[in-house]
Amino acid sequence: MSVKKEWPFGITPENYPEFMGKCSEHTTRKGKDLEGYFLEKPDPDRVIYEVYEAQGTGRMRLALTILKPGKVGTEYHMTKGHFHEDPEAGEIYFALKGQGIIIMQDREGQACDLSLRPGTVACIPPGWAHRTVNAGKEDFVMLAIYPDTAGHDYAAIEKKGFIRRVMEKDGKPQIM
Ligand code: PAN
Ligand code: ZN
Repeated sequence: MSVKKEWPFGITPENYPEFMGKCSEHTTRKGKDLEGYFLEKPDPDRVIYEVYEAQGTGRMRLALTILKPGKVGTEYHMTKGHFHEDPEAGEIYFALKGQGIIIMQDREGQACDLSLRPGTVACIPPGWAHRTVNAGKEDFVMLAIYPDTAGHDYAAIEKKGFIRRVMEKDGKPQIM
């Protein structure tokens, strides 16, 4: 089998905009795309997050997420969240900028969260749905690395949501 020759590259907290320029896919998620996810109705035109995706290296994909700061009511901006279609596909998140929280949940309803600051690597095992939340006041930027066969299954989360939510209480993020 012939394998396309690739040129090595690095992604840093400073140069990630260069990686965005190399991406073949760019998705913008606005409030109207996230109706039903937050407890309150989001402003339909507000940009909540952007994802830049590229065929990474070998059999992996790379995706950079930029989650905008802000809240819908008292709930911090977050991604939709999903399971992988492939039950054997895990994922690595690498936080580059800002303050985030990753919420995870398995199909039996066990939940877990980790805080993400620049330099944190989060290991998402196979079978755990995952969602990221911007718990800070600036953009939260993170790089995701996952097998190119993973696939995204949004249906279960869209229907039932996550057990845990990140809400503002006494001026600070609280996981409820
Ligand atoms: C990430 C996510 C990205 C956006 O690249 O896809 O943060 O979140 P949603 O896909 O839940 O909208 C990832 O986990 N990829 O597998
Ligand atoms: Zn994923």
